[in-house]
Amino acid sequence: MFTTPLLLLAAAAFSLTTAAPTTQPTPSKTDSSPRITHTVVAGRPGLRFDPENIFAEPGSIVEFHFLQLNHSVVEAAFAAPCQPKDAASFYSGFFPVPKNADGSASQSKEVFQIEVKDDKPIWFYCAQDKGRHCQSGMVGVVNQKVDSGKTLEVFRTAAKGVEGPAGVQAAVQGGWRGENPNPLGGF
Ligand SMILES: *[C@@H]1O[C@H](CO)[C@@H](O)[C@H](O)[C@H]1NC(C)=O
Ligand SMILES: [Cu+2]
Repeated sequence: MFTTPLLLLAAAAFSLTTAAPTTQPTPSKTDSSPRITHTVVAGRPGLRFDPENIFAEPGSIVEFHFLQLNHSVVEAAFAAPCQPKDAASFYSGFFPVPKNADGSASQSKEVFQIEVKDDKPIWFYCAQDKGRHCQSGMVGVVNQKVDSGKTLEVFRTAAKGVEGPAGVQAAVQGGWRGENPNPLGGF
């Protein structure tokens, strides 16, 4: 999609009142042009991603923020929740985040960003086994195709039936992990 400066301005104004897409410079080393960024928060309503059903145009960024506990995000295949889709699947690593002393919500100083390369669905889950987050429904999707029958609720139901542990990759890959460029995002 061709993005006009006017659209970017509209998106920026919109972000003042909602948690909807914002624009910000991506920290990518290869491309410093501003991208539409969709913020997803891990752990805001408990063992969930919020939002968990994201529509993001090719070329945009999905930026995961991590609240207290110890969450992660990994790409799965629709047919096999709680496991990396393949050797190239993105993996954020874990984000252990202690509670604030006063009990208020805390957030990791780092985020994990992925680029949406095309309009194919991207299925993902949290791989924390302590508490079985994936099997408890901590899953999500970018660009679900509603008419295909492959919906987030079908994926979540399948995740609940996974008996073994959730899978991770050997190392962080398939995205960018680094300092949170939007510290107020995520609450
Ligand atoms: C976070 O979770 C991972 C995976 O279960 C574990 O290996 C790691 O030790 C945990 N970190 C902390 C600080 O609890
Ligand atoms: Cu989790």
